[in-house]
This record gives sequence, C-alpha cells and structure tokens, in this order.
Amino acid sequence: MTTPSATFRNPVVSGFHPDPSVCRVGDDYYLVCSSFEYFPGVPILHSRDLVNWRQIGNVLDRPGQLELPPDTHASLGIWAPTIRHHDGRFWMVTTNVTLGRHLIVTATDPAGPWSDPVYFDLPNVDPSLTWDDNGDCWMTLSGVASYRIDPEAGTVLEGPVPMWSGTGGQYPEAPHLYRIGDWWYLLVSEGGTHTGHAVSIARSRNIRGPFEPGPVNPFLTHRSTDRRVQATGHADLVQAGDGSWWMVLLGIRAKGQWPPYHVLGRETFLVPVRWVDGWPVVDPVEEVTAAPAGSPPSHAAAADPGARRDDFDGAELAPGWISLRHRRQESWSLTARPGWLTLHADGTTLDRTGATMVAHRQLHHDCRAAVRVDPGSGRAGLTLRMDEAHHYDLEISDGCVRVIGRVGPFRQVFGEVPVPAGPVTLTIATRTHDLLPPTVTAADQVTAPGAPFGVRPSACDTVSFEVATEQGPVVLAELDGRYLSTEVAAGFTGRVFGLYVTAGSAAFDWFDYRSTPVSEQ
Ligand code: 6LW
Repeated sequence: MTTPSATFRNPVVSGFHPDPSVCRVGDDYYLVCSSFEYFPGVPILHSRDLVNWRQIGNVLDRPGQLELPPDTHASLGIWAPTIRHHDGRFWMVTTNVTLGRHLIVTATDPAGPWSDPVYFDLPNVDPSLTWDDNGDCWMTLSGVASYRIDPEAGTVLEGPVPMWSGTGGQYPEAPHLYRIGDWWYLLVSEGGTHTGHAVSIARSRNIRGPFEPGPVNPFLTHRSTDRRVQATGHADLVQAGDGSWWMVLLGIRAKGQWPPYHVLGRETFLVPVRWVDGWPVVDPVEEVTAAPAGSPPSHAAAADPGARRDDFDGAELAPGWISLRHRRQESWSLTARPGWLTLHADGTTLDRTGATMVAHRQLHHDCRAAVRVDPGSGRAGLTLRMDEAHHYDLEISDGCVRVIGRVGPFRQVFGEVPVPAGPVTLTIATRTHDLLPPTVTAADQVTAPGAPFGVRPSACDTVSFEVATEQGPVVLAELDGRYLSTEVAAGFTGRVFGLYVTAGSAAFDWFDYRSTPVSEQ
C-alpha cells in the first residue's frame, strides 16, 4: 500500500544519468541513459510510477555488443540511447562515438539478454527510432534528418529526409518523432547541453514534413534564469496508462559561489506535460514537483533511502557497478576469496583509459563512500573520479595510506599515514557549499569558525579522506571539490567512486555508500 502524494522529488534518477529515453509497456516504464567510456553500457531502469526507478540491467553487457577501443577517453564511447517497444520487442538504438557508428539491439525481456548489434554508418548522433503507419522504420538523427531503414538488415532505404532544426539554437539534437492522433510531432533539443539548453517542438501531418513549429518555442528552457535546476533539455515524451503525458529530460544541479560548479554530471528529471491547443506545455523543472491528482507519481512509494551497500556475497556484480572500457574476466572475481571482490591490476593506472576499477556513481551532493580493502602486497584504493586527468585517490601501498590528487597536469600527495598489514577501512566524504546568500561576503566565510582549512568559499564542495586506524579515524586531507567538476574537467559524465587496483591484486570486503543530510555531518 503506497501513500498518495501530491508532489515528487526531482531528479528522479540522480547522479550521472544523462540523455534519458523512456517507453511504457502496460504498467511498466523503462528508461535508458548514456554510459560513455564505461562498461557495461546503457543502464536500463524500471519503474511503475515514473518516479521510483530501479536498475534492472545494462543493455550492452557483452564485449561483442560494446567495443570500446583503447583510445576511448572519458566522455567518448556510448552517447544518447533511445528505447522503444514495437511489435513485441524492445528496441534500443545508440551511437558508439569512438567507432563512429550507430547500433540497434533488441530484446523481448528488457532485463536482457539483448541481441548482437546491427550497425548503421550514418552521420551525426542521438539516433531515435519510430515506425510509420505502413510499418516502416525511421531513424532520426541530430541535425535534424530522418532515414527510412531496415533495422534488421542494417540498410538505409531512403534519406536523408531533412526535418526541422529547431529555432536556430546551436546543436539541434536529441530528436524524437511521435505519432499522436493525426500528427507527427518532432521533439528537438537545442542550445547545447549546458545552461543554454532548450526543448522545442514542431508537427506535421506527414512523417516527411514539412514541419510547423509550435506557437511557443522553446517550450522548456532554464537559460538565463536563477533556477536551481539548470541545463534542462534532451527530452523524451511518454504517455502513462491513465492518458496523462510526461517528459523525462536531463538537468544539472550546480553548487558553490559564482560561477557555480556541478559535480554529479547531468541527471534525469521528470515533468508533467499538458496539451494546450494541440501543443505540449510544461512548467519549469523544480526539485519538488507537483504531480496531477491521480497520475502515476501521485501513487509513488517512499523516496530513495539514500543508502547502498554491497557485501560482495552474490555470484554476479550488481548492474550499477561500472568499469573502464571493459571488464576482462581475468581482472576480477567474486569467488577467489568468497564474500570479497578481488581485483587484479592490468598494468594501467588511473591516469590511463583502462585501469582495473569497479565504480559506483556519486548519487548525492552530500555523501560518504567507504570500503574495507585488503591490498595484499599490491597498490589499491578508493578513488573519486571524473576522468583520467581529474581524480582524488585514497590509496594504500607499502604499508601506508596516502591521499593523491591528480588535476590536469598536476599530481600531489596531500597526506599519509602508516597502517598495519591486512584490511583497512577507507572513506571519502563530500560536503557541499551552496550559493552564499547575498548578505554573506566571501571574506566572512573565510574567517568563519569551522571553515574547512584550505577550502575557499567558492568551492562547490569539500572532499575529505579518512582512514580507520587503531587510534580511531584519521582525516588525512580535505580538498576543494571544484577540480572534480564538469566546469574544470569538461565532458559529459559525472563523479564516480571507484574501487581500484593498479599493482598486484587486492580484495574488497564491502562497499558502503550513503547520503549524509547536513544534520548528520
Ligand atoms: C548527446 C547530446 C547531448 O549526444 O549530450 O544533452 C550529448 N545532449 O544530445 C552527449 O551526452
């Protein structure tokens, strides 16, 4: 029995989950997101109410489906999937930008297995699929243009057919075509996937156009506003079983002084859609969003508890764990030491594209992630990672735990403490600083009691590194989190906590992640 609620919390999928695409089958909703350089690729989530999502697998979970060559640096790889259900099957189309190819896979069970890919060598990104009244399949791509294709044979039958490219903003992208009544609606994002982001709409009686723009375009944008959620765009529409309409989209939540920084990457948000004179209308995206009475989210169950723990007791790694480019069979084991995750180094480091790492997205701004690790005679630890050139590592080797910061060309050790041989508990915690109220000056903050040493007030968050010793917990360092933000590192992803080994083998007993509301810090 769930409690009726008039509001729900956004983002509905927090942490680095960008470019959402959604479809409904009966009472079930399925959502996919981009996965870039990580393996497995394209997380797929399930929901019954559009608000509470649980990851049920990854669409691309075999090496034969997901080829990420060694030059797959951060933010390359898999971009912007679309999921649809047609003719008794789920269809997922995406672009592997490292290969420069689009690929389609299908499944009858969305939890998998998914088929081997059918490839298409067409320009641009953000492929979407739809089927016309004759049953013909169309792939629409950024730009915006459509191609009539044979999705099973991997052949193009017609096109490019130019569609409509938005209102003139940069990067017309994330196009989706929908058959609604007698119309073909074309949803397009434009303005680039940052604070200029916007969503626009056009429609035509004919799938080949011409398309007539809606009366108010963009019909959603937060550009040039001081709203807490920014960069809203890359949207997909879905109709609920009760007839109500919804839109999923990406947005960012930035923190800190001016200019703000965002560290969780682009997250997935949900907004109700109403139709006015045949055109979709949405309100701005809020962290607390009103749900129309009787609609699916108003039946939503309790919100995310904020805690995740993995004792590595299962036979498989849970679907939320992601690795860099690949997860070679010989690089990990849950059976070598039962109840522990054993990782073997493969000669690379965290500064390269393929180190042995099993990572969990940072899902909340204020959180702590802890691991118990036995490094053996190797070099292992817990990292907070944006990309190869932006990561803070809490690392154990040679009987010492060290904090190592790598930011661009700089690398520095910030603190170290000796530890006895055997398992050690390592914790990385983040504590945010919101935009200061206008009456508080930066100088006040610097001198305020309790201001963390070395962290400037414009930081979006403070990252602290703790090791459990016989004398109790020791905080080895507190670092400014801005250097692990998208504004510094660039790219399309967000932070992850990674369990890693870069020399020898190490075993991890458990991983414990929890959000830390301000009152608990
Ligand atoms: C994606 C583009 C975008 O292909 O970001 O938000 C790109 N929009 O549509 C990568 O995620």
